Amino acid sequence: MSNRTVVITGANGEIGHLLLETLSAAKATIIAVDLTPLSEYHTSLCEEVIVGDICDDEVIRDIEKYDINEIFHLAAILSTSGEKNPERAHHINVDGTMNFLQLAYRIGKRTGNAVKMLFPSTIAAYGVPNLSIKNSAKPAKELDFTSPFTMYGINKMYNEQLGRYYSDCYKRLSPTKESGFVDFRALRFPGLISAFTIPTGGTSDYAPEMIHNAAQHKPYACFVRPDATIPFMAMPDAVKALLGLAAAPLSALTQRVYNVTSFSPSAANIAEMVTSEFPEALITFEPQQQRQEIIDSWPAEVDDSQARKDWNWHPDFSFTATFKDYLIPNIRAHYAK
Ligand code: NAD
Ligand code: AKB
Repeated sequence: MSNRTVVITGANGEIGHLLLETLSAAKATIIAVDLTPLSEYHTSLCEEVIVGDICDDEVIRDIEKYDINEIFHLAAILSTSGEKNPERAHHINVDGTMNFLQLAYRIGKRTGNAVKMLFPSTIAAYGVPNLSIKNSAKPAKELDFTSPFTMYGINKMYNEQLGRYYSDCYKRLSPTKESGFVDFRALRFPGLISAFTIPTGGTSDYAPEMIHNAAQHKPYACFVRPDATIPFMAMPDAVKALLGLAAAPLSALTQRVYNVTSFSPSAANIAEMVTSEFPEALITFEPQQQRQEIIDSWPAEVDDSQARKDWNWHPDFSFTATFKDYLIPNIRAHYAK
């Protein structure tokens, strides 16, 4: 076993796959957890794969035997799926996260080393009151617009607070002062775009759906208006951000939750870029009210200056580079197979 033992929940998801591959290349010992079984290839990168629910005590007991250093807690129900069954979203997103915070605490206490818990929060944690405020607002800082509209956004916002509580407040007032066993760090991700996977259940999905449909010569009806604008990021930058925040010395961090961003195109800008690469692409706009309202409640731009300052964050891929250097070559090769 290497001296870096990590748990990845939601390892079979979009971020999970690239994170698993990257951590495996860095020789980490990986315990993967997901509701769905991993491919043979991804399984081969892991010490153990646990197919199960993050809310299940038996799953937690299985993991607890390891001396874990880091937990990448990715498993969640995303924004559009969350609105279809808000109670289920709450259970998985909040109770599941509590389970892993408590697990981190117990392992940290047993080993005497704080367990780092890396948590992908989201721009859905923001709630911009209306479109005219959205259109005139400055890039949102972490403490702006703190009343999210969706169950998913509310769950993420609350989990950010739970993580801070387990790191900085839990049992701090007890005579034994048993604090310091959890080191929670969160990133508020924008919409993510992968060349290899098509997302399901999110609301930022229109960007990757547009691209992947064009690459497969399929028409695509975009579910938001052409002017809809939120921040996005290429998947390799998302994994770079998670690993960058994990590697930062605690003493350099001035907060436990950081914005990270890359570019903020409108849906029309994305359609233009896609059409310039795939001239035969047939993209139409057929806004769906609920998903449009969700996008309208997320900021057009976020301010990630604190992440840049504290742990030297910067994305490698601009809007143009995301398409020219990452998406287009990989997507063409992927669908040519
Ligand atoms: P995804 O939907 O591709 O992956 C989530 C994985 O979690 C899936 O493989 C799913 O099977 C698993 N899962 C769901 N419920 C589970 C449960 N109860 N027990 C065990 N596994 C369960 O999502 P993703 O895009 O990889 O996102 C990962 C994390 O990043 C999520 O927490 C999400 O909120 C966050 N995030 C994603 C984006 C994005 O655009 N992809 C943006 C911001 C934040
Ligand atoms: C979603 O759309 O729900 C996610 C996110 C931005 O958190 N992709």
